Parts: sequence; C-alpha cells; structure tokens
Amino acid sequence: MPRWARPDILKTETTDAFAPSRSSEGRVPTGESLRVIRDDGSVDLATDPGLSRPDSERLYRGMLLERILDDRMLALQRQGRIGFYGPSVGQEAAIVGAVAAMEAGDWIVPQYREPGAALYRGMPLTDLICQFMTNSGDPAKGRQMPCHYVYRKGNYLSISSPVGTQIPQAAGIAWAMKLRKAKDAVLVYFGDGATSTPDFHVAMNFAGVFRVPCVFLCNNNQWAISLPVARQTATETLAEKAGAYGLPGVRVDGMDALAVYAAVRRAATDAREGRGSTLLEALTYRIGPHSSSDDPSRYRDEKEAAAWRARDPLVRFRRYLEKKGWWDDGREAALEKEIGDDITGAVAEAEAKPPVPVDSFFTDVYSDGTWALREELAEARSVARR
Ligand SMILES: Cc1ncc(C[n+]2csc(CCOP(=O)(O)OP(=O)(O)O)c2C)c(N)n1
Ligand SMILES: [Mg+2]
Repeated sequence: MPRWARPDILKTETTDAFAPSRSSEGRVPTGESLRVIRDDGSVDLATDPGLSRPDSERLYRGMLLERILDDRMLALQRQGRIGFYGPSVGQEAAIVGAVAAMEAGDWIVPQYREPGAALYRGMPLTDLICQFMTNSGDPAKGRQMPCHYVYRKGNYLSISSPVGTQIPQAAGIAWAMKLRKAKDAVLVYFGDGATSTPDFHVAMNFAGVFRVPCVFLCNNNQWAISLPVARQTATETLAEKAGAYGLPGVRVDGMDALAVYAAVRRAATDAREGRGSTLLEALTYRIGPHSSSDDPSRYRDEKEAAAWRARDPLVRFRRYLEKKGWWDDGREAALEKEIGDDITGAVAEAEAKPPVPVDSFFTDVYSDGTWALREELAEARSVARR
C-alpha cells in the first residue's frame, strides 16, 4: 500500500458515463458527469481517449509526483523550511489529466494549486522548490509569495493570488492567439469560488462573443476556503453557466484522469479548429486543507473528506494501469522511490542556494531607477548587510 493511500480507499461509487453535450445551446445534462475508468479499472469504450502505454504511465507519474510533492512540502512547511504551501490532494487527475491533453505550444494559465502541471510541462523540480524557498534560484526573483511559481519556457504563466484574475487574462491570451492566427490554445484553471468573481463572467462573455480558443477548467473542489460551493451559486452545476455565454459546458468526473483528459482534449481541439471556448467543470474535492495556514476541521465535517478519499484518483488510475497489464507493485515501489529521491535531491540543491539579493527588488522596472528608489536600494543594502 503506497504511503499516500489509505486503507479505506478501495471502494468507489459508480456513476454512468455520458457523451458530453456539444449542442449549439451548450445544454448540460445535470447530475451526471463524463467518466471513463470504471470501478474495476476497465474503461468505457464510448468515452476512452485511448492513451498509449507511455502516455498513460507519464500521466500517472505526474499525478504521483504531485501527491508526493504535497506530502513533502507540507512537512517542510511545518519544519519552517518553506513559508507557505497549498496542497492539491484529491485534485491530481483534474490538474495533470488536463495539462496532459494540451500541446507543447499551448498556454497554461494556473490558479495556484497546479505545481503538478508546471512539472508536467518540464519545469525543473529544483526551480520550483527554490520558488517555495524564495531564494536566489527562484525564477520569480523573490518578487512573489512562496508557492507562486512561473515556468516561462513551458508557456506557464505566473500565479495571480487574487481569485479569478487569471480568467480574463487567459481569454486575452486566447484572443491574441486568434489575432495571430496561431494554432495554440489556452488552458485556464480556476476554482468554484472564482465563479463568483466578476472576472469569471467577463471572461466567459468575451470568450463567447469573440470565439477565442480557450479551455476554461473549473476545478469544483466544493470549497472556497471555508465557504461551501452551495454558497457560490444557485445553479445545480457550474458547467451549466456556459449556456448563458453561448458556450458548451461539460461536467466531468474530476477523480478520473482519463475523463478529464478526454474532455480537455476535445475542448482544445474545438478551440484550435475555430469552434471557440468550452467551460469544463471537474467535480473533485479538496481533501486536504486550503493551505498550510488552514485547519478545515474548524468548519467542515471531516467524514465528508474521508468519503471523497475513497474515490482517490490515483487509486482509480492505478487500477486502470493494472487492468491493462502495465503496472504492478514493483513498478509502483520503483516509481515512488525515484520521485522521493528526485525531491530529496532538489530540496538539498535548493537549500544550498543563497537568499535572493536585495537588488532584485529594484530592477526590471526603470532603466536607471528614480532617486527615491536609489535611496531605498541603498537603505535595503545596508539593512541586508546587518
Ligand atoms: C479577490 C480575492 N478575494 C479573496 C481572496 C482570499 N482567497 C484566497 S483563495 C480563496 C478561495 C478560492 O476558492 P476556489 O476558487 O474555490 O479555489 P480553491 O482554493 O478551492 O482551489 C480565497 C477566498 C483572494 N485571494 N482574492
Ligand atoms: Mg474551491
């Protein structure tokens, strides 16, 4: 039994898969969600995206990496070695399954729970951990909160802390792709809470009117810190909001990586081929705390979280791999060890780096700086020396 799994996880609920509605009205059947992997690990041939063995294994590695990274980073935070962390336990399929369906030139606009997507795009682990430690190896040059990474080479945008900000930014990038006649699409992640922000509605309306190539992926993990999703919306699903903007909306089982992959793949293809945007709602659950600063037992019944743990997306995907004859305990143990060693190596490398030089806070805005900034820099340097 892997360390991240629990004995109570071996039973999952069954829901029927259905073909997502692509009607021009964008109508969404409620109460159901797209699903591919059945409880026994077999796949529904009607919805199966048919991933190859290497692609399936890569997807599983991405999810396991995110799971183990969360575990290790929360421990580092408790030891005072990083300042802050936001885990994504339970959402690995919705995060990694989505990014896996995008092409290398596409743009990824993150919320703040997607280190797994940055790593999947090729971000070096050490760079990511340097960002968590805000040291001189931080690609964001120490100018962001910890856990607000950026991976420029992977077209992975810097994280915006204010909820919802990234959604119109993504619609704007997609508009730029359309103006340039590029074949690149945009994937934007956001939470259920973000659907209550004006930014969500502005972006969806813009996307509908201008038919921009954007995949809007709402990770409905059912909580916005302490606020349940029922307080965010009066509609039965979040996907059905798409209809108001003339977009298709699809609800996906967010604990099923193949379902998320299939839905995102299809939405990205539509985007690339000029059919505009799609709103996807991945139904998940925030099994862990909102962040390292949160204690969910103060506002929710943890039995609910335990029930969702029973639908662990990693366990479900592993069953699929096993059913295909592609996986066994030996491979699992080897992969866990490899990832664990990679993280240990990256942490050691990151901890050996000096802090961010104070000068970093005064560069990249003005060519020469103003007199006030020059005075502040001199003062900051003298404080740093002390
Ligand atoms: C505009 C704004 N309001 C409030 C906050 C504080 N805040 C940070 S995360 C968060 C909850 C967001 O919930 P959701 O969109 O569901 O994403 P999740 O954290 O569940 O992934 C809130 C209220 C913020 N960062 N920005
Ligand atoms: Mg949420």
